[in-house]
Amino acid sequence: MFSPNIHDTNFIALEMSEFFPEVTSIKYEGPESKNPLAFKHYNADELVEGKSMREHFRFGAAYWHCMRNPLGDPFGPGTAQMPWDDGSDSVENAQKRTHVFFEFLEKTGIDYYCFHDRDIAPELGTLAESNSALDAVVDELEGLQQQTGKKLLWGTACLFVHPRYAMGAATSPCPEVFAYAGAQVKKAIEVTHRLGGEGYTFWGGREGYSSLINTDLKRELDNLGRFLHMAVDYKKEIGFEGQFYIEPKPKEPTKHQYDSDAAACLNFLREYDLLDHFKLNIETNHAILAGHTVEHDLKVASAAEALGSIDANAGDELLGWDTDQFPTNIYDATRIMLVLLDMGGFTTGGLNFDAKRRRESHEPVDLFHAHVGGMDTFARGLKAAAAIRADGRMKEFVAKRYGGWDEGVGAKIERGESNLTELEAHALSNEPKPPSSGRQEMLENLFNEFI
Ligand code: XLS
Ligand code: NI
Ligand code: NI
Repeated sequence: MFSPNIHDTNFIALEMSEFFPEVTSIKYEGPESKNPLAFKHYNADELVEGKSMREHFRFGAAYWHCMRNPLGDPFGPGTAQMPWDDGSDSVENAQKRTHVFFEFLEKTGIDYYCFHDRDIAPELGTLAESNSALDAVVDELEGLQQQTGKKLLWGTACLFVHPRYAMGAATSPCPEVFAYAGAQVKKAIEVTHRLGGEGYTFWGGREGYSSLINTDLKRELDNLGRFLHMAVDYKKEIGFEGQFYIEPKPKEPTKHQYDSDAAACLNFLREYDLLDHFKLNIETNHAILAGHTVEHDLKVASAAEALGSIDANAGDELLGWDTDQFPTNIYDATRIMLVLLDMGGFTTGGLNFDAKRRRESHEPVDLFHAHVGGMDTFARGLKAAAAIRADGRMKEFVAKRYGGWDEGVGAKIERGESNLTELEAHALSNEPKPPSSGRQEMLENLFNEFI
């Protein structure tokens, strides 16, 4: 049970003991349950491939969407009901929200969370004031983590809301802005470290351009490389051992974001000699905006041994922007979990619901429906993916399709022992037969057997 009154003395006193009185701890009730606030498939301690579901997923909740997203859109203000929030920028209000959030984590059984510095604490008149507000809220989070055992998956800095960042942060044309961003990231890494954060994410924010007509692209990219090197140096200096992530996104807010997709990020990291220090945090909706499937970006990252974490959400096929919907598509969840199981599971990171409710779902209880649905969707994806792997036919087909590479000329090429002259000699006496069918439809039908 959540008992926010059992605090040690650092905690602020709260008049209310429960912020979500209509919700009790969400339990696993099995597939037959008709209770909308019960898990039908996510059973935290159930073993799949010898590992508990809890460990497979390492579910995280996004502080920004849960606690700070008013659910506005360009045509109207926010609708989200937050009866605990007095709407002010006070430190007390910010501290109080942390208790609301931890009650939510406790009741959903989500073990991890993620935040931006400016979601958890207000940005005040000066950097020094903002920093001390952040410290005061981090005190609160530290106590709540100790009390509940919840953990910080990753922290990050918000380098995109304030007007100073209108033209980017590390890629701003203005060095004063670059410096301010550096100061903000320094502090954000420090508090992440203090909270035992397991990672730190760099999402580009406004690192990109609206038009090339006024942009020195090469200079901006070089500066971004410098900025990330400074972060790596500082991480070492303070002994922060969490994983650094880059989160690709192709557009929005800018027309072109430099971290446009997994391949572009990997290339950037390689070009600026940063590949050893970063992994990727792949977000479903971002991959779609890049014109890929999430499976594609996950496979690209995983092939480079750089798949670090996942921001789980969904887009809308009919809308071309980052709608950040909750994942409910079992096919997609199955594909994601197949990539993850094939790479041996998360070694860092987890599955962070970077997702928000629709503007119409404005009641506090909708937060629970949304996350319960996302967790159940991934549980079904995990079970289906494990069944596909246990069945083995899919893998066997692909292995057979590439079987030629295991022998003869194929094996010689893969050993790096061939050259064009040899290939010519081989081809002159071996006309290739047309390859056998790719059987796409048969395999799609096979996949369906498991959904
Ligand atoms: C925005 C990003 C953002 C990052 C964290 O589209 O998804 O929420 O995950 O800065
Ligand atoms: Ni994200
Ligand atoms: Ni996003």
